[in-house]
Amino acid sequence: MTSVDLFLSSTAPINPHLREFHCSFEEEPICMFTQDKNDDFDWTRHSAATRDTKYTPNTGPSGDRSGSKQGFYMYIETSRPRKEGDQARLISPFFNVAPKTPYGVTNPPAYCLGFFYHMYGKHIGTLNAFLKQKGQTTTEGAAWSLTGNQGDRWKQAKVSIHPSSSFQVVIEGVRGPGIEGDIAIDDVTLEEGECRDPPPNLRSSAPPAVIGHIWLLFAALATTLLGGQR
Ligand SMILES: [Ca+2]
Repeated sequence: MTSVDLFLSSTAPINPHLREFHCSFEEEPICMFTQDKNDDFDWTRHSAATRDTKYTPNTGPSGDRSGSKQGFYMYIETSRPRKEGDQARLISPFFNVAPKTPYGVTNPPAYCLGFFYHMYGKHIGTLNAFLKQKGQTTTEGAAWSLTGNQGDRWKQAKVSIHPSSSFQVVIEGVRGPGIEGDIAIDDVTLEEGECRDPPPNLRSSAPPAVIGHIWLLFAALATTLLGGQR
C-alpha cells in the first residue's frame, strides 16, 4: 500500500468568512485535512489509475466521485494488517463560526456538511461524521453514521450541524469483519445554513409523515383562525 505523507502542521482557523468549503482530494495537501494521530490507521489518498484491484476486487470504488480514473478520493484500506474495529479518522481544518448578528441572536449558526461516500463490499464496517468543537476533548455522538454494504456506487450524505464555537469535522472509518470492506469518501463540502435538499437516497423514507404533520398543523391553525373571526 502506498504511504502518503498527509500531515500538516497548521492549526490556525481558516475561512473566517466561510461561504463554502469544497474538497475533492485532487491535490496535496488535501485541503488542510489531517490524519488523526491517536487512531489505529490512516486514510489513503488514491485514484483508480493507481489502484490494485486484483487483490480485493469486490470492494472500493473504481473511480472517484466524478467518475474519472484520474480523480482522487480518500479510502480506508481494510486488508491486512487491519482488524475488525480498527478506526481511521480524517480531521478537517478549523472553521470559524460566522460572527453573531448585531441583534444578539443566540441560536448557534447552522452549517450543512456534505460528502459522497462509497461503501461497497460484504465486509463494510461503519462510516461516521463528527462535529468537534474547539476546546472539547471528546466529541458527542456522530452527526451522521452509516453501517454496512451500500452497493457499488457513490452516494451523497448531507447533515446539518450547529457549532457554537470554531470547529472541525471528523470523518471516521471503522473496519468491518473482513478485507472486502474498503470505505471511500470524496467531495466534502461545508456551506452556511441548514441543509436544504435531503440526499436523493433518503428522499423516499421520511417526508410523508412530516407532510402529514404540517397539514394537521395547518388545519388546526385554520380552525382556530376561523373560530376567532366569529
Ligand atoms: Ca475526487
